[in-house]
Amino acid sequence: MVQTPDTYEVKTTCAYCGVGCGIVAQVEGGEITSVRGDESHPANYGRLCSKGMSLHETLGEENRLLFPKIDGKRASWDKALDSIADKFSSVIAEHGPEAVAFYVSGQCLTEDYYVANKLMKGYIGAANIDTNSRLCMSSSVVGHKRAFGSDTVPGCYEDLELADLVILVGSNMAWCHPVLYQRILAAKDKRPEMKLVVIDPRETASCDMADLHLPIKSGSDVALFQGLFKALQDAGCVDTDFVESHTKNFADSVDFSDVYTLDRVCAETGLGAQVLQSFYDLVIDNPKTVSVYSQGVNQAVDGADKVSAIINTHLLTGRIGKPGCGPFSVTGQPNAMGGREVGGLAGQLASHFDLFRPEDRDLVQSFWNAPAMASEGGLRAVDLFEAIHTGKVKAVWIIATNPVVSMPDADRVKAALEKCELVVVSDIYENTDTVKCADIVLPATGWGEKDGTVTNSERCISRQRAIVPPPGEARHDWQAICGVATRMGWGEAFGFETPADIFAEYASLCALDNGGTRDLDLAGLCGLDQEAYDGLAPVQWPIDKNGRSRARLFADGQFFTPDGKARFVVPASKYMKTHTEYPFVMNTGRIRDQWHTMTRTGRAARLFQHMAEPFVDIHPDDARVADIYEADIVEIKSAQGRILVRAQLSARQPRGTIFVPMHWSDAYTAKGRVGALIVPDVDAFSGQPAFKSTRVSVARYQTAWHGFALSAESFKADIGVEYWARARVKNGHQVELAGAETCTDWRQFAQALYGGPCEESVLDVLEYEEAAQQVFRTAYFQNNKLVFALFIDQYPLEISRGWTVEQFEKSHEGMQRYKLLAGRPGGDMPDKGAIICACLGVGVNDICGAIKQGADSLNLVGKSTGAGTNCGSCRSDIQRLLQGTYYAKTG
Ligand SMILES: Nc1nc2c(c(=O)[nH]1)N[C@H]1C(S)=C(S)[C@@H](COP(=O)(O)OP(=O)(O)OC[C@H]3O[C@@H](n4cnc5c(=O)[nH]c(N)nc54)[C@H](O)[C@@H]3O)O[C@H]1N2
Ligand SMILES: Nc1nc2c(c(=O)[nH]1)N[C@H]1C(S)=C(S)[C@@H](COP(=O)(O)OP(=O)(O)OC[C@H]3O[C@@H](n4cnc5c(=O)[nH]c(N)nc54)[C@H](O)[C@@H]3O)O[C@H]1N2
Ligand code: SF4
Ligand SMILES: [Mo]
Repeated sequence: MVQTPDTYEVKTTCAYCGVGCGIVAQVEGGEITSVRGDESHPANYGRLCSKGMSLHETLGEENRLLFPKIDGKRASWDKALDSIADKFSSVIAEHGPEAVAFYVSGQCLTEDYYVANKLMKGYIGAANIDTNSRLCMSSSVVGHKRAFGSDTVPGCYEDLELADLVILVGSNMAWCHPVLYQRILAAKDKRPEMKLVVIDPRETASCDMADLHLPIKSGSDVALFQGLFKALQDAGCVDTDFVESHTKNFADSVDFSDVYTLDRVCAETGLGAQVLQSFYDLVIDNPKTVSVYSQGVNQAVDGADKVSAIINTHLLTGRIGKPGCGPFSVTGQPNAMGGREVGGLAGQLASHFDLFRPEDRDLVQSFWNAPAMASEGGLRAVDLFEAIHTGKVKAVWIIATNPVVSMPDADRVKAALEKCELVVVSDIYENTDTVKCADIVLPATGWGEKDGTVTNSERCISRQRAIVPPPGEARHDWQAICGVATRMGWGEAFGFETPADIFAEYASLCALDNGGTRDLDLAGLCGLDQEAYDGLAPVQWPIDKNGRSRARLFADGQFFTPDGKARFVVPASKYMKTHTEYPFVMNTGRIRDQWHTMTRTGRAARLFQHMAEPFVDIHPDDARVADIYEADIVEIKSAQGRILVRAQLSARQPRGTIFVPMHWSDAYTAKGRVGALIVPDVDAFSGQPAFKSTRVSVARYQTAWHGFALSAESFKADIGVEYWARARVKNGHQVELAGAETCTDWRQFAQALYGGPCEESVLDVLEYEEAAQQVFRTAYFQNNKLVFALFIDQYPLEISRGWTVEQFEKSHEGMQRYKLLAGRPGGDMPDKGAIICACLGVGVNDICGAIKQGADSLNLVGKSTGAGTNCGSCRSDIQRLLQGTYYAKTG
């Protein structure tokens, strides 16, 4: 591309998952007009997934916070920062430093995160700063520290390509780390003998390309890996030299695993002996094994023990630190790793110093010149919000996270914030569920505007670069934090002028007194000036003073425990309580095209094409017993609350369990915020909530009618019926509706939903009604353009959403308009069907058509329709269409 002052490219990093893909953003006339993968970035070498590809579509000022607010009214930055500093200072003076707290996020940049930690742990003098990484990575952190003496991810992405066997444990990588998954598939294409195993109770998209899927019972991973430990031992796979020279506690682990015979493991995991043995055989036969794990492991009452059970098998076999093998915890958020580096969790200290070691605390204290060092761990997320509820914590500052949606027992979290004396929220949007609970709101800069560094799953530090100016009065999070610190009297320690200044201090702290004693060494990045920081290319830590970085750690058998030896850890946690009145185990997690609470991805129409509503996956047999049919509205209840979501029958969901996505908030649906159901049980060691195993009941919600509406303008905030779920579509908005009471005046309902003036001088209105059947259809046109449509039926509506949405783009004249009320194209016109490939907008009918015409492979489908040729995230869906198993989900 020609670089001119008006049209140029900037390299930056994706703001979503922990793969940390490099992005090239194209800027034209001061706006980011498109993005593509950075061919030179070692995480993605040019690839991007559907979310990364749509980053520029989520920008724009709609719903952006543009200035600070106090009690809902616009305020100056000075006034807002003064108020925060005054209240924090007075609470501390009266109740002590433990009465205030920060709750931050793996989506903060390292620089933001560093100053927040410095302020809380070195200046306020308590460790009440926790992060949403508590909900995400904390079991892995415990597992790493117990085994290695440090929070270290030993391997790198290349190991996934060099491995002969990749095991995905509790990871739906095809949807959650798509680019990494594509790298595995590409390696498997080149070396078909390479094997992929998926361990997940559900048959996920990641299973579609796998050689073996182990549908274990929810929560039975420890038994599975203890059994594997024993099987490896029995097969003579113990690396005796490694175990003797470089580990401790082997004997204890052997004793513990001894009881895990094949029979017992089958009983605990629900797997058949044959499938279990074939898994063991694969691991026995493949020294080059990588075990990748994620939230199916971390988010459990025994999450830390699951991690230890996995790591134990790698220590036993010495399969660690070498190319193509190792345990590999993949991080979720773009800077989950960076947060752990700067001590984001309530039990950590910056730069991998140990909060619980007096020598470490002293070193950091003198480096910071800190007046009041925290000397014990602070409150962990679940306890933190409980302490807000009980009034122990009186002021909290929430930055870059949406706990009213993402925390367990989320209604209680909301109630806690409503009671709290001071809630400060820094966000980029005004319409998040948490911003609504704030006393003071600070407008933050978002992706494309903020400047700093992030660290991905393989310890690679990359720059996120400021490309466009912040809108309104939005400021960087680090500026807000330093502004408050200065007003609390610590201006000298927080007088940073740029992110480069902060990074320089952080890098020196990492290098301080290091000499190889701490894994996190940034010696080679000390003293970067502004220019060097601006130009920083992606680099993996540790980096020695000569600038050499290491892709793998522990190859030399040296760990960061006091004696340098790794530890086998015997699992010790207690297991799940069963609440018998709630017969189902509810599993929650992610879908391919949405990010967490949808504040960002919910702005891109393209990302709703794959799935546009909160849903529950339920096995058809369970559904039959509960009298639930496809597309019914389902009421799910737990001891904590109740939600309403759409039924999706799927034989890929194990019986007795359901799956609900985590993404829908009160901003997007009437009652689909699943966090409100999650029982706040946590792992005893890590404090990480068990998001994957809440006990619930499931019942059909009795509806009198179902509806679907489209509008060129956005719908009002509260739609006012029992069930609604809104989504953005190309050129407008849609909402799915359902109600329990019959309606007598649909025309009035339509007008209220439309919200604008309905005079006939402005609008042409078409209408069709069969009142007795609760059938109603209406469409409003203005100058031959569709502006609003509503479809009502007694049953779930079988109209083509994709086709109706396309009608926004068309001109509608005369009798042609009546066709719209049918809600689907006439026989002479093609209907794409549900969109499978979000990048190129290819529907299920297009793909089936191509298959009928003879396209019998992924490549041929790609050639004829384009589907799957861009980011590749939909390739597993296409594979299922090819295998004829796509529609098997309903039977
Ligand atoms: N599209 C998308 N991608 C994302 C995100 C997003 O919001 N959207 N978020 C990012 C973040 S922060 C994170 S943490 C990662 C999470 O990435 P993942 O961990 O891959 O995602 P989840 O869907 O939370 O859960 C993974 C799987 O764990 C399985 N599971 C449940 N219980 C058990 C069990 O007892 N044992 C085993 N073995 N498996 C179990 C679930 O069925 C689920 O398929 O994704 C990141 N990437
Ligand atoms: N049921 C269930 N719940 C879960 C999980 C699950 O699997 N199941 N997973 C858990 C996990 S692993 C995670 S990581 C969490 C994620 O949960 P959250 O962190 O709550 O989710 P996000 O939607 O990413 O929230 C980020 C917020 O920060 C704002 N934001 C974005 N960029 C910036 C910025 O630069 N500055 C500021 N100040 N704000 C910004 C966004 O608008 C948004 O409101 O959810 C957890 N909750
Ligand atoms: S895999 Fe997708 S979401 Fe994750 S960093 Fe890469 S482009 Fe972004
Ligand atoms: Mo996460």
